Amino acid sequence: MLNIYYLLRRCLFNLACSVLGGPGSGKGTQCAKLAETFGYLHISAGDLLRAEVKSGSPTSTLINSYIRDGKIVPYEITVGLLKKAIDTSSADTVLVDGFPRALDQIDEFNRLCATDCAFVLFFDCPEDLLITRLIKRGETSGRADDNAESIKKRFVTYREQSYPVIEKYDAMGKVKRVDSSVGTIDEVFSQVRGLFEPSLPTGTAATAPRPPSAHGTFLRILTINDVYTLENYPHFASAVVAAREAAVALDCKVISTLNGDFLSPCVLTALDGGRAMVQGLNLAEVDYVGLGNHELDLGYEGLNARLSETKPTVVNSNLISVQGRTISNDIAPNFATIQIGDRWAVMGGFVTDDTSIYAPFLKPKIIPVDECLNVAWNSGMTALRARNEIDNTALPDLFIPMTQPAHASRSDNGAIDAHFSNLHFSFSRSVRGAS
Ligand code: UP5
Ligand code: MG
Repeated sequence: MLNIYYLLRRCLFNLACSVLGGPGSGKGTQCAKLAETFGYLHISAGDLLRAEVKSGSPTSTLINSYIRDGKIVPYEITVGLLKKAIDTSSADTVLVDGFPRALDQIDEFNRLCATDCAFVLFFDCPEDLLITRLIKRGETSGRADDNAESIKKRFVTYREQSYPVIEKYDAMGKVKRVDSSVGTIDEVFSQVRGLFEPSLPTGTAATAPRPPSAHGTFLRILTINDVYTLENYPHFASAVVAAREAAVALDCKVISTLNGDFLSPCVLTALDGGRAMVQGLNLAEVDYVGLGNHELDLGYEGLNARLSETKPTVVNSNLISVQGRTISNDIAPNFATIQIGDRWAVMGGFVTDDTSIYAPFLKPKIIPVDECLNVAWNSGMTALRARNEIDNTALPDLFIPMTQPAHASRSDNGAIDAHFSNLHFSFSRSVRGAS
């Protein structure tokens, strides 16, 4: 019954770590700092045994004689004390200092923590330095074993019985070694704490490592849509800059796109006709923008004026006119070509052809997405062939359709929803070894 209780109780530990090393190697000192810094439970088998001696319990004389001789106290006594200490804690990580101390105590350690030892923190330090430290500590510690004779015996026990435990864990790849001979207590701790701090991701999505499946230069697209507040732009811009910086080492081509709704609706647009939104966009490190339905809220005049001020390339493959006036190819070309290493992609930009979602006075003329996918693709291919970027029989490697994400639950996007499977098909079919 007692065992089951302890088993259940100990399952609460996320991590059990055994802290080992020669006498005086810094186990107690560093564990105390870990406990203070991270809130771990630090249980020192030696401290518990010494407290038991002090308590004058029936086993105190026996324990004291083992300690004085530098010998290992029968493990039933030690484990009983450790269990009691564990039971009074609510910490999720336990550092067991100085245990297991012999090979036959390893199983007992696992039972005690109800989990395998996550790793052994091993303080490695030359014996002569340890002896110096212990003799010095003996001047004030009052410990029965901090004298020359006991110290000698403790090292024999360590070499013969305790070090094999470290070797066994080392063979399992579970030992984290810290050289505790170099530096002050705090300097050693700076090494130790690094072993317990969660390792932070090395980058963000924008600087993620090269995908293992990539061949040659790969393409990374950073994309946003529906920007109604300018404060979002600095975040995007910093991600794009970071991605471009990381790209060199990764053999990566980075492009950034904004797939529609960058002028309206927003308060600023209503006040100033979208000028502030364009000024913000021009600082946002966006390479390509596509039109969304809300761009048309400005009417032809407003839209045309803002697009002519827009620094990113506006790709418009299917909006022909607004209020009867043509959207010029000069300010919004119907395709773009993008070089990725020695390969090429063609990009199109599409507004939804469900005209019921636009204000009636706008009367937009829009080519259905299905029809103009091929037009954009063929235009891009023709341009690449004309410029001798690809030869006359070759195809570009990828088609990138810029369009606002549509959600099936939005009935006004029903038409573009229906096209999505085509867009996806076109996209995946066009990929030739690109990632
Ligand atoms: N110090 C530490 N780091 C320093 C640094 N970087 N620079 C300068 N000084 C440094 O440190 C020892 C001394 O060194 C201190 O004065 C410290 O300021 C200084 P400490 O942190 O106390 O080292 P620690 O490894 O904890 O030394 P300790 O003497 O406690 O190790 P032992 O393994 O010998 O002792 P323990 O208490 O574990 O066991 C004692 C006895 O209990 C054993 O010999 C055995 O008889 C018995 N026992 C068992 O039978 N079974 C068990 O499971 C456990 C113990
Ligand atoms: Mg100690």
